[in-house]
Amino acid sequence: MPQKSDDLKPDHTLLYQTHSPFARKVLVFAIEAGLRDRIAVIHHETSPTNRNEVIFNANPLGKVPVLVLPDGMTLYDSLVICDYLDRLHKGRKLIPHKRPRRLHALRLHALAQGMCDAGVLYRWETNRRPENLRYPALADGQKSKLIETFDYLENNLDPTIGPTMPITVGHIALATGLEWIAFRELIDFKAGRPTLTKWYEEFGARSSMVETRYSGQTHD
Ligand SMILES: N[C@@H](CCC(=O)N[C@@H](CS)C(=O)NCC(=O)O)C(=O)O
Repeated sequence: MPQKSDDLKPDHTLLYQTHSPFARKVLVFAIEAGLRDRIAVIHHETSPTNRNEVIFNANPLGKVPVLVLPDGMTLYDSLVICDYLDRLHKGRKLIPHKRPRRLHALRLHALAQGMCDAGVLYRWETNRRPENLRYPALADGQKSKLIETFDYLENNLDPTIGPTMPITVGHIALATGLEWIAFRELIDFKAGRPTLTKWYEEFGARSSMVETRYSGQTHD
């Protein structure tokens, strides 16, 4: 007899952070894959200037997310965890197996991941780093990557991918990444980009997104 979801006990632990776009991508992915009940979520603060021993014991890079499997193995980074989770359920795959959907999904994921990486660096240069150590040329360089990405998305994001269409890891990474940029008030990506804004707002209304809103501050 199939187990009711109420009967399921978490057999995985996600070392998480309530304000990390990479960690939230994994949690939204787990919810969309119907695996939320199998994962206990534990918040951790991480920063390259503020060592977290628990996270270093699980991942030598000292970063979240980390998924602890039932046998104790630890998995990172976020895409590797998503790939693992996608093989754990029998529903429609969020990382498609066949081309061209697979290539589109993974490329969109890479773009979203790069957007977050640029956003993190931009935030260091404009906010996190002590003011006398900031390097404005680096901030400008990261900002231009973000602007290029927003403009590319405005012109190239498939408008047929709405909340009722099949979603992929690429869409999850993009929605959680954009919402992180809005949460941190890095750059207003909505201004002058109606297509991207509509997509972002529609995706943000999914229950997986509503249940996982960002909160908290970075502890450097
Ligand atoms: N490529 C990694 C990035 C993970 C990452 O950068 N996590 C941040 C939180 S947003 C972190 O833990 N940073 C701590 C550090 O850089 O030491 C992934 O996709 O999982």
